[in-house]
Amino acid sequence: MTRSVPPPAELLEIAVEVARDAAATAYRMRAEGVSIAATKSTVTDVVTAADRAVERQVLDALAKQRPDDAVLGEEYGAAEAAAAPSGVRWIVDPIDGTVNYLYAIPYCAVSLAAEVDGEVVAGVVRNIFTGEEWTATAGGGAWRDGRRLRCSTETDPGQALVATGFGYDPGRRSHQARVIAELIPHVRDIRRLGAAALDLCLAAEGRVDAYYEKGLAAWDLAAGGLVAAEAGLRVTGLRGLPAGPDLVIAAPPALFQPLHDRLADLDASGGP
Ligand code: LIP
Repeated sequence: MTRSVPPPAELLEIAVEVARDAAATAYRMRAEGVSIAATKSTVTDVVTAADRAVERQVLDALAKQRPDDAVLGEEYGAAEAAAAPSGVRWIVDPIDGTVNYLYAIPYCAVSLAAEVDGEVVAGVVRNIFTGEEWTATAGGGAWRDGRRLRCSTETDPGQALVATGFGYDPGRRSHQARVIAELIPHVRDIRRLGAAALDLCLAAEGRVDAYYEKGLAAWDLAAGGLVAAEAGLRVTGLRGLPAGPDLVIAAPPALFQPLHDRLADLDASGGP
């Protein structure tokens, strides 16, 4: 197998085409009626037939266009070889915000990113209901529907609107609730909207000032994290660690340190 790594703009074109078709399928299946097909980590961690069908559609579309790439997806895992002979690995969340999707709340998205040698270089997040589409390439900026995005310029943590989310495990949720109880007096307000990829995109355009969450998987973070970083947010973990399952903080430079320090003091990356 020979290495075949197109430029990020070409990878983004593929991602956008595949994500648009996937979002159309998700929207059609939602209109036809969906139900819970299975549960995963807990009884509230649900998967629908649409999650599986959409990811299968993405896998098939990528296999047709880029047969030597690897793919990591929420529902089928590393469906292809973990190491990508071509040097490109795709990371897909077929429906981020599955509970919102199940309840027909218009805040859920197809998230698809391309990773080269471990670095995400292109990503798209498309809201299944509204068609809002965020894209980014490494070094190429973040965009929504053709408009270049810049993050919030808020400098006062007490005026910051902060998005976050909760895991499915009851023990983790209790710890996260304790963190939020201590945080909320020190910020403008909290928003728990239910889809990490979209939360990161809202932060990219200042529709929330910052975002943090413990427990994100690679598919929750990959595309939205690139959009946020390309819009000027710092996207990291705690104490110099990279963003990952322990914690993701996405904040503008002026807010990052005070939010980081308060989350560190509150042990936001701790708990079950
Ligand atoms: C969701 C995340 C969200 C989190 C939810 C859930 P899913 O992903 O995007 O940030 O708070 O609990 O994990 O499960 O809908 O793909």
